This record gives sequence, C-alpha cells and structure tokens, in this order.
Amino acid sequence: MKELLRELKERSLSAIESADSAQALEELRVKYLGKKGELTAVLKQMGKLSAEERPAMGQLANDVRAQLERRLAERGEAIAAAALEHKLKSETLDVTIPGAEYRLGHRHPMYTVLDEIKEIFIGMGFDILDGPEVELGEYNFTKLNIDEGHPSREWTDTFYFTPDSRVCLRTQTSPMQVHAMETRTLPIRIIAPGRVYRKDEVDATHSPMFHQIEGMAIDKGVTMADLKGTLNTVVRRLYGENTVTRFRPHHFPFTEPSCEMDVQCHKCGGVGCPTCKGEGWIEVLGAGMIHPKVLAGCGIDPDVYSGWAFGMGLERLALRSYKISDLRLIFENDTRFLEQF
Ligand code: 2U9
Repeated sequence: MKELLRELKERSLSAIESADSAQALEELRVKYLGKKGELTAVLKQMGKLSAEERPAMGQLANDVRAQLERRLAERGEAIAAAALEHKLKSETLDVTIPGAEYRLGHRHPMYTVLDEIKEIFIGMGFDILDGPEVELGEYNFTKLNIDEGHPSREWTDTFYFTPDSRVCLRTQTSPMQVHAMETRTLPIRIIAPGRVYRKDEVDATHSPMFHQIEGMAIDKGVTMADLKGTLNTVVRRLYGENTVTRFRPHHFPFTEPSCEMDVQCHKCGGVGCPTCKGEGWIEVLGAGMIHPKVLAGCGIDPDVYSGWAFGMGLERLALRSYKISDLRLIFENDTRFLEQF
C-alpha cells in the first residue's frame, strides 16, 4: 500500500504540474480526491491492514492528501495569475493615441430656409401640418376644383398606384389642407410643408420629387388685403424690411381671384440683370382667395367664411437664398457641397 500511495502521489503531482487551466485542475481534483477518486479508493482498503500498520499508513495517506490539496491550490493560483497577466496585456489601453474623428453633421440648407419660414408663420399664429404623401385623387384633385381632363391629372404628369387613378402620390401639399378644413374648427390658420411628386425628368430646374410649402387662413371677413399683408410681412422678414413686392393676376383652379407674388430683384433694384433674367422681378409664390366651390366641398359655407391660400416651391427658394445654380445639388447630399452652408 505504501508503494501504491507513492506511485499515486508522483503521478498526480506530475499531472497537476502540467495542468494548464482551472477546468483541467478541477478534473484532476475529482480524479484523485473526489468521492470516487483514486486516493479515496486506496483509503477504503485500510480496513485490510493490521492494527499496527494502520496508523502509519493513515498518516502517509493524509500527507499525500494534504500535499495534493496544497499543490492543487498553488497551481490554481498560478493559472489565475497567468490568465490575469494575459488579459492585462491584451487589453492595454494607450490613452495617448489620438481619438477617432467624430464628424458632426448639420442642417440641410433647404431645411434651414424651411425652419425660418415656419418660425415666421408660427409667430403669426399659424399651426404646422404634417400629412400622408400617398393620397386619394379625390383629395389631391377633385376637392381642389381640378376637374377630370385637367392636364395635371394625366398619367404622364402624376404617379398613380391604381389603374382607376383613385390613389396617387400627392402633387401638392393641398390635400393636407383639405383634411384640415374637414376636421378642424374655424377659424383656421395653417401651413403645410412637405414632399410632393410629379412625373418630371431631372434637370437643373426640375425633379420628380420636390418640396412645397402651402398655407391658408380662413375666417369670417378675410379678404385679399389679408393675403397681401401677411405675405408681404413674410417676405420682408425673409429678405429684409425694404423688400419691394408686386402681385400679378394669375389663374389656379382652387383660388379665385388668383395671383403670383414677385419680389423686386435685390441685385439690380428692378432694372434687369442676369439674376432676374432681365425682368427686374423674381417670382416667389402663387396665391389667391380660396374658391367658393373648394370651401363648400370641404363643408365650409362660402357665404359666411372666406379665406386665402398660397403655395411655393421650397427648393427654388433655397436656390435663390444661397445663390445655388443647380437644383440637383439640393438632393445629391454631397457633403463637400452641404458643408458650405
Ligand atoms: C386648398 C385651397 C387652396 C394653394 C396654392 C398656389 C397658389 C401655387 C405653386 C407654387 C409653386 C405650386 O410648387 S409650385 O409649383 N402653388 O401657386 N398654391 S394657391 O392653394 C390652396 C391649397 C389648398 C384647400
């Protein structure tokens, strides 16, 4: 038995020395010291020994056990220390390395213009509307007094979802205002900015998707004087107090009478130059008194209420504000271009 213990001690200590992980050590502990372990098996044979032999053999077995436990603990500590050392080395942080550059974005120039316009209208008591870009033809055309047969309803002019022309991408933000007229209580003062879609080829001045801002005010006794007063205030806030404007008669199906508003060219003071293409004036928006048929179609009595409305293209306004020559630059999102504003 003495020989058995000696052989067991040598074999187990050598195995412990070459163990290289906590798991391998645990397996060795079970193999030698566990309930079904080899040392336990030897101890179970003590009963076979004579009473004289037993104390010395018991002592020897306890020494082997104690030695195995100590070496298991020491090897465990060494393995843990090596693991920590490896972790510290592999996770070293060099705080002197320069950080990765974080590029800060900024507002798109067109949205800067939109924000300015929104602020001006909010200051005058208008609400901002947001609404769907997919609309019923009824709300995009019919309720705006745009009859069947009008060129803007052609398949070549509008994006339709259904063969019966019932559902389309809105060609103007007006349907949002129709919804507001049907659901809001009067008086109404709203602006409706957003994307609109038309079947146009892309060039320096056209895009199949662009942004509009429309607005309206409906109350008892609203006249063309309110339209002119409000829109003059807006462009003077936008372009400066001394901005000169003029209103020219025009035609829109949804307004009667209708007009277009021009601002005098800031470059030449109205004489005519390349900026205003020799005209002396630059067109900024269309507007008019909301057609009585449109008011009635949205459940508002035109004999009691009246209102004015306007619409303008946002890209064109931004091109002019920032003296950009090509509409495509607005959509390309080239940071070399955007960073300039
Ligand atoms: C309702 C009633 C009337 C909105 C208006 C214009 C005049 C106009 C164009 C400007 C350039 C569109 O982007 S553009 O091509 N728009 O000239 N828009 S009045 O009138 C409305 C809107 C909604 C219910």
